[in-house]
Amino acid sequence: MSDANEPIPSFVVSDRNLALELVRVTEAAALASAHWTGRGKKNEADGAAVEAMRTAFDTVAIDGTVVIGEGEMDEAPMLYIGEKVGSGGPAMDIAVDPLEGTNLCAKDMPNAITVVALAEKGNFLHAPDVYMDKIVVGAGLPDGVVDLDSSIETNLRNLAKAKKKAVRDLVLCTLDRERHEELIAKTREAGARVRLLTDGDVAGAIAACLDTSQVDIYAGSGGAPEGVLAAAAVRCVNGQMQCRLLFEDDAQRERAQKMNPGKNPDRKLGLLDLAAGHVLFSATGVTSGTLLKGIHQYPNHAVTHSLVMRSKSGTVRFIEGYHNFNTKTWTPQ
Ligand code: VTB
Repeated sequence: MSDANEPIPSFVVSDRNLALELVRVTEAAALASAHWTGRGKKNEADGAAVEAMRTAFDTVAIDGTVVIGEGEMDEAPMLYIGEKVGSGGPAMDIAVDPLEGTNLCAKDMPNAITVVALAEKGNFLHAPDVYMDKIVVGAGLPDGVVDLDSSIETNLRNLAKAKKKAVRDLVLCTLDRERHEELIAKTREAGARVRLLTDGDVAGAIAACLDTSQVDIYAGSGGAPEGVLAAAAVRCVNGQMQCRLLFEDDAQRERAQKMNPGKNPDRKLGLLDLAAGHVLFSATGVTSGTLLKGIHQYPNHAVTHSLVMRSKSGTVRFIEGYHNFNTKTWTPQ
């Protein structure tokens, strides 16, 4: 894996343009899945997002390989791990979650987004589909202000001190799951607030890095692939993140070991273990949430809201797209 300070490879010269290409990819997936918003059909919503994302990638000038995708080749027809995407160009690794929050979309609940991240080849952790313990805080804080291996009480105390706030003014975000009962109880006992998500911990992790969301820390376990996508976003905004893969059995551990030869699968992972080098990140809202507004549908057009970021410049762009169905070469329906 490369280091953030290594010389800039040639693709970076064009990565400004690539950032815009990536928005097209997440916009296409969001427009397609939005057709299924509130219809109670999460697989159809996901399928539409996957297909639209796959098609949109055809016009992106990269030699891309999916490393975080919809699953193995035999279980996913499109965007499977190892699949080649793009029309040719620099060798890049791609992480996708075509519809992060399939349930949120199916039930028309907040925070469903479409997500893509891109890195130079070899810079994303090859994460198996297991749980991952995660802790995230935003930029401008002392290195190691929170630690995955410290108690939540200690982390909240140190974070409050660094932010010159009281612990009671902190907001911790986590997934609303039984496995987080103790984390939630201890956070509240320490005096802080807890914001619970029904799904969508990529958006939750990013929220911890953006002042506008009023979230100070993201903690808890969620999907490992989602952890890699979140890490790409956290890199772009200079936040801090630590993780550890969680295994339910030896078979899962062996699989992680196989995917990352020579590495201890139980080790604590830093941000650069998850997403190193220069990375690009794009997300588009499907349903409105704290991070992004969702798709706004009108008879002949739709409006998309996207977030695009590059780690190299650290620029965060919110892009509003107006899509005219009379002139587009495809429609999501
Ligand atoms: C999270 C979340 C996803 O899965 O990773 C979560 O980001 C973890 O799994 O949106 P559990 O649902 O088993 O807790 C999702 O909620 C769904 O993929």
